[in-house]
Amino acid sequence: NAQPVTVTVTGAAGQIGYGILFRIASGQMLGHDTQIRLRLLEIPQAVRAAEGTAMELDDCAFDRLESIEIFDDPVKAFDGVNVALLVGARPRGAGMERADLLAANGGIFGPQGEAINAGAASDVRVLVVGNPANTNALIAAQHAPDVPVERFNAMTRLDHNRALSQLARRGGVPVRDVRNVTIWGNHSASQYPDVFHARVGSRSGAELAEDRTWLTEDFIPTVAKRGAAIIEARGASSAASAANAAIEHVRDWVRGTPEGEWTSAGVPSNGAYGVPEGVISSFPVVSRDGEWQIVDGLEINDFSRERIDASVAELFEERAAVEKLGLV
Ligand code: NAX
Repeated sequence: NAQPVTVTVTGAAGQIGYGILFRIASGQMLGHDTQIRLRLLEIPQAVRAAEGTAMELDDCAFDRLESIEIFDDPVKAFDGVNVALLVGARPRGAGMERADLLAANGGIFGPQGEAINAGAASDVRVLVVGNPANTNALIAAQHAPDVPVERFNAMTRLDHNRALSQLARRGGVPVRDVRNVTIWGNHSASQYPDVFHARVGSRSGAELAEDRTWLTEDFIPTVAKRGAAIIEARGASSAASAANAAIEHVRDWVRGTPEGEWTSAGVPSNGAYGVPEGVISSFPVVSRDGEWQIVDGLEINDFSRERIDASVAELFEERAAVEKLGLV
């Protein structure tokens, strides 16, 4: 690949930033034949810490890393960007209402969307990791009217990977023998991890799902509440696994998903599976020629329908809240 790729990571001095930058720079995201120009975006108070991470990146002497630049201005950080990883977000503080959280994040993702609109490369791809990821992605997309909306994704790959791993354990097979799980809806506790179309070794997910107690009391809550369980155990939120998921999301988006397998991503709804247009919702997707396609023709049973609808309803509630705030 002759052209270097410009990758901007926001929240670069944070936990996920610390996990992801080294993997990007080592070629794990875009392939070992691609030269990377890294741009780190931080708030002014964290620029010094980002400089420390950049020093460590220097000290890795990655031969694919062409340059590292650090910014506190989104307009500069996104100028010419090909891949934007929007990781930095405003966490929910004690006593913070949802509207306050959405407003604080609107103040971040609105201007970042505008900066992407103004300066990004024509092939820009944007992955939003910072929570509430789906709605932050929607806000950014709405502030970037010249960028095709499909280029804005929200990350549900970590939820997807969590589901794969839980199913492998349940089926007593290695994780590589599990495929075609789907995360539907919002990256939140309302998400619906769907096993009905999965393969788990020689068994079908539908067969495992016959044990409804396991499905409803073990599998679904374990996947949906895994983030909280990690915080409880580690004393800090998922970082390396989130970085890994973002690497895999972008890798598959750019380079394609394996034949016969799908993954999950938050992409703009197009009416498929009864999810109305207007939100960024997680779907089963394959990537071909650098674009996601929603897998079609899956049969959705009543059990799944109810749960997909509930999570999508939450996305529309978040949308209504940010509309009220004038953010979309
Ligand atoms: P940290 O608090 O460690 O780091 C966040 C960084 O973002 C900080 O360095 C902060 O200075 C920076 N930041 C804040 N506002 C910024 C702005 N306007 N521009 C640039 N940088 C800014 O959080 P970390 O653990 O790295 O998590 C980052 C985000 O990922 C959080 O919103 C978190 O909720 C979200 N997550 C999303 C996941 C997903 O699956 N979609 C899973 C992991 C993670 O919880």
